[in-house]
Amino acid sequence: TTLSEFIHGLPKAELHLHIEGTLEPELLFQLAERNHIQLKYPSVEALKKAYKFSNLQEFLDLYYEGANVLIEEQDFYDLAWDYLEKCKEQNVVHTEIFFDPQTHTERGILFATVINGINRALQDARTKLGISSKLIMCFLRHLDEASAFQTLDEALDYKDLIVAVGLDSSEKGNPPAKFERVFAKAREEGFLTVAHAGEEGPASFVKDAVDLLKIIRIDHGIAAIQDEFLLAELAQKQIPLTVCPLSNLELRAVDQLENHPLKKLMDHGLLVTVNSDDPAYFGGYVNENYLASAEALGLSKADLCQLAKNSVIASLLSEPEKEHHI
Ligand code: ES4
Ligand code: ZN
Repeated sequence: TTLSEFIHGLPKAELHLHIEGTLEPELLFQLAERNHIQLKYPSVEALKKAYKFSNLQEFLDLYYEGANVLIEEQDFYDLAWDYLEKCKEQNVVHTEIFFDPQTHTERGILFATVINGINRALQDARTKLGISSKLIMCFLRHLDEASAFQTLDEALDYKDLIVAVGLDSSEKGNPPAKFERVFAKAREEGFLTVAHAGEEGPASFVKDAVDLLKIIRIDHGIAAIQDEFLLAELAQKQIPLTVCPLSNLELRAVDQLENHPLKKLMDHGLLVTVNSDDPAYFGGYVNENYLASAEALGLSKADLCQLAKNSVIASLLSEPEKEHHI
C-alpha cells in the first residue's frame, strides 16, 4: 500500500481543529450571497490567492474577516457538517472541535445561535456518520479578561455540550497569566482546560500554561523543543501536544517541514498528535498533515501508527471509549 493509503486506513482522532478554520472559500462565497454580505474579493480564486501568510496575525486577520459571513444557525450547521463529512472521507472517527464564541458575539450573533448550529451537526454526525465528538470553547486571548469572564458566564447554560475551555488567537503579548483567573473559574465550574502555547510564543508560555492554567493538553507546544527541562516534564507527565505541521509551515513558525520538531518531540517521549488546525486556510485536512510530515521527516509506518494511537489516547474520551478505537 502507498503511504497515502496507509494513512487513510488508520482510524484517527483529530484534537486541534477550529471550526471557523474549516470555512472553505466556496462555502464562504455561498454564505456571503445567502446573507447579502459584500466581500472584498471578486471570486473564490481571488480569495484563495490571498491565503499567503508570513505570521499568525496575518492569518488571523483573514480568518476573522471570513467568519463575518456566518450569521444564522443554519450557517454554523453547514460549516460544521461540511467538516464532519470530510472527517468521514478521511477516516477520522472522533473529533474535538474548537469554537470561538467571541468572534461571533462581538458582532452581535447570539451565543445560542453559534452553539446550537454546531451541536445539531455534531448530533447528526453521531447518528448518520458514526463520528463522535467533543466541543471546546476557546477564549480569544487578544481580548480582555472581562470579555472572557462574560463568555464563560454564557457557557454555563451549555455545560452539557462543552467539555473544555481553551485559549487561542494572537499569542505574542498575550501570555497565559492574563487568563489565570478565568481558567480557575472555568475549572471550578467543571470544565477541563487546554491552551494554545508555544506556537509563536516562547517555551516559557508552555510552562506557564501548564503551571498557571492547569491545562491537561497543549495546543501546538512546538517551542518546548527549546527547553530540555520542560521536555522532560512533559514526557514524564505525558501531557499531550496537539501539533499542526502544515499550520506551522504556512504561518512560518518553521521555515520548512524538514525542520519541524515533530519527530524530535516524539523521540523525547512526548505524547504527540498530528492535527489540521484551520484546514481551509492551510491547504490540508488531517491526512494531508500526516502525509506531508511523513514525507518531510521520513516517518515510518510504525511512527504513523503511533501518532494515530496517540490521538485516541490524548483525546477526552473515556477509557472504555478509547479501548474501542485502539
Ligand atoms: C489559530 Cl493557527 C491559530 N493559532 C492561534 N489561534 C487560532 N485561531 C484559529 N487558528
Ligand atoms: Zn489552533
